[in-house]
Amino acid sequence: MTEFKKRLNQLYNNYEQLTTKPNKKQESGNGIFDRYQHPVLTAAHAPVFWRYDLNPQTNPYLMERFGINAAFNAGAIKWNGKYLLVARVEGWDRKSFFAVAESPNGIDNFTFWDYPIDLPETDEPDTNVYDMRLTLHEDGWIYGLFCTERRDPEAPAHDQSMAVAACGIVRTKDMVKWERLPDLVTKSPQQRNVVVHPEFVNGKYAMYTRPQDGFISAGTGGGIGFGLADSMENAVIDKETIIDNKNYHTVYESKNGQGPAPIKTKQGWLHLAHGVRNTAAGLRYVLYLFLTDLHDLTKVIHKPSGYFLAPEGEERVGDVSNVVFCNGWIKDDDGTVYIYYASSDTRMHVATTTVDQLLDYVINTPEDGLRSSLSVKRLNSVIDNNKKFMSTAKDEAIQAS
Ligand code: M1P
Repeated sequence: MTEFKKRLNQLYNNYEQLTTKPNKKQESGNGIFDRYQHPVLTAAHAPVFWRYDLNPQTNPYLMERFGINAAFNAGAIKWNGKYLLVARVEGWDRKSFFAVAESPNGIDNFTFWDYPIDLPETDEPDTNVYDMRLTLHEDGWIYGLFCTERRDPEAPAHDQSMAVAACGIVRTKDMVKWERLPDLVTKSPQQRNVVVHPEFVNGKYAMYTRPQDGFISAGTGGGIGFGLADSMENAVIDKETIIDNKNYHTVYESKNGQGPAPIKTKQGWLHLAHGVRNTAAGLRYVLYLFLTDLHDLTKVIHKPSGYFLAPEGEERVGDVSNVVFCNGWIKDDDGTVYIYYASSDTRMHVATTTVDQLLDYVINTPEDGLRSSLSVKRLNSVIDNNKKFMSTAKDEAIQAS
């Protein structure tokens, strides 16, 4: 057997093993959600036929010709009984593009469709596109809102990193053919993390936005905004109301952003968002939850203190370390919720929970007191309430072990 054939067999075997490996719940979750043993999507999930020219004549060394660096920040939707992720796939050239990966059960066996999404451009070509949020809207379309990044036209020649982020919009009815619509227009100089709400509000399209002054720094912006547009074909939001702001000495001190479209529950709209704070080691991204009023979408009615999910173990390391980011979740008819989160701008994971658990968490976890002494007060009351259970719980645990 030639060296070419040997290596090719190895590549296919490795790929097969990876994409058929069962994923199990990690032991001892926190009662709020369960993590899983393995990431669900990585750069290694990119098909062999994307990365290699399989022709021994044109690629005698079996070189990787189209290297994939990462697969992360995926939008998610259940479609024809399958769990689909629209991942941000990033090549060695740093450009990202969108590709659909599907799984029969939502937790393992994710495989990419043969071709990436053919994303049409506007008259102003995108330099880079990323972080698509999918919304199945009551108008019948599936909208994909994403960040389109282009070099800042005001940037001086010596600065090759100044960029402008805007919200690009596509829509589809079959997840295969995508129609590009004009980019969202708002008064903010930069936009990222824009998401369409699944229902009309007063006959208009409602969107969650994240106005910001600079490409990285939120400046005077940085909260989660809410605005209405008359149409998606020419989406213009004149007024953004900040519904969840950044706040001193919290996990969303520097900036925050809406994750996927909120889930409707009997108690309100359940939101998953990311919060960012600065540290000596750089920015730290965590996920948090809040609930808004069923009828007044701008009114936050419950917001637990701190984070819901933070980077742990291997999740903490990657291209941009100490980051978890989520722009896709799926609610099944039985109330199970699949939370697809990326770690450190490198790979995708799943955590599972239920709507009931998330509501219990959101409603019964106290709000941030914003002062250490109030945290201590809260802990004291937990301990006081537990006094009558403590000794029996410990004895029973020892006996059971
Ligand atoms: O690198 C971490 C994240 O940084 C940005 O997030 P935000 O929009 O909140 O600034 C995005 O580029 C996101 O893709 C990335 O994961």
